[in-house]
Amino acid sequence: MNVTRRDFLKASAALAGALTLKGAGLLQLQKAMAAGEATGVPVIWLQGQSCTGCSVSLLNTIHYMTIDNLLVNTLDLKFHPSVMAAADDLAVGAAEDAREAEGYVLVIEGAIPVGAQGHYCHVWEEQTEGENGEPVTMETAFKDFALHENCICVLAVGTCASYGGIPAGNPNPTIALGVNETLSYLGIPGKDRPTVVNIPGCPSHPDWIVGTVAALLAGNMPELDGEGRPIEFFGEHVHYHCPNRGQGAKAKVLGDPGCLAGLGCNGQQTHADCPIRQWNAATAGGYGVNWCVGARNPCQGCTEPDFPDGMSPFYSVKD
Ligand code: FSX
Ligand code: SF4
Repeated sequence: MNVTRRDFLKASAALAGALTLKGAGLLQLQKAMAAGEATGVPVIWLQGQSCTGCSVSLLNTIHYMTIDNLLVNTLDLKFHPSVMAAADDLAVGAAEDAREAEGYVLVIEGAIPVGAQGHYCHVWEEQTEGENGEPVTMETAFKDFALHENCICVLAVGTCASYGGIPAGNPNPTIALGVNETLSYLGIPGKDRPTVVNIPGCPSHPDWIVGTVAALLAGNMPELDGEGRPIEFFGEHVHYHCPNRGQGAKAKVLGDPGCLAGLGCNGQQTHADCPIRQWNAATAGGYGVNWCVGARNPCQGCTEPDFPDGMSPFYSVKD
């Protein structure tokens, strides 16, 4: 699937209506694209507390489109801490210029720590005439970019950005929060909040990220569940499509054949299409080659808001 600039322009009006996106940013973007000044949807990707696994996962995209197609034809990636070539003031300047210039989609990867008066997790330093200045924290960067009038919507990619994830695991010393929790912590009223779509998973599957972006660009706001996740990908329990379901045999120790329910499997309370979609697809339009339970590992519940604490212990033996 290749979403062209024309497709995007055609879809933009519908997108604005369906999403109640911030009009100013979207109109600016439409104008820039119509004038040929922009070739793709500007994306600013900020990373807080995470292992970068979600970025790595996205680089494996192939089902809907390959990463080169995504980055060259569809998105205009203005800032990404791992993928962009620029560094230092050039990189930070690119993010700030993009924010001021036109409408953009903000991707948040990783949790946002608000402990210690927001002093954890420095994402860059203020740039003053080429000199490095005060550190800018993830909390400050989030406020500057998510609450800016040009921000069209926020995609919370991965469980850390969606709900806090592993950085928020007990005892959560940095008070790591997901995007919506951070907006609540900051006291931002609903009317002033950007549209937020959660795309959890530790890591998030590339199809969940690219499929959501493609739906948005086609003018379709994905239907979200009560946890802010697109129902298309997170509408059913892992257990529902698991080939071990109803087979009778129950594994007693890791390595046994059969259902892993007695070894800590969280498939019955975890929403994701992993059994069908699977991971590491090799062809466009194709599905992946394996998934956690397929590799004989109990589902760890990584797409749920209470992961990891509520899904622990990951491995257990029950009689
Ligand atoms: Fe979190 Fe993504 Fe887990 Fe890692 O960055 S969802 S720790 S796989 O990579 O944010
Ligand atoms: Fe359900 Fe897990 Fe058993 Fe599969 S292995 S049937 S997901 S409990």
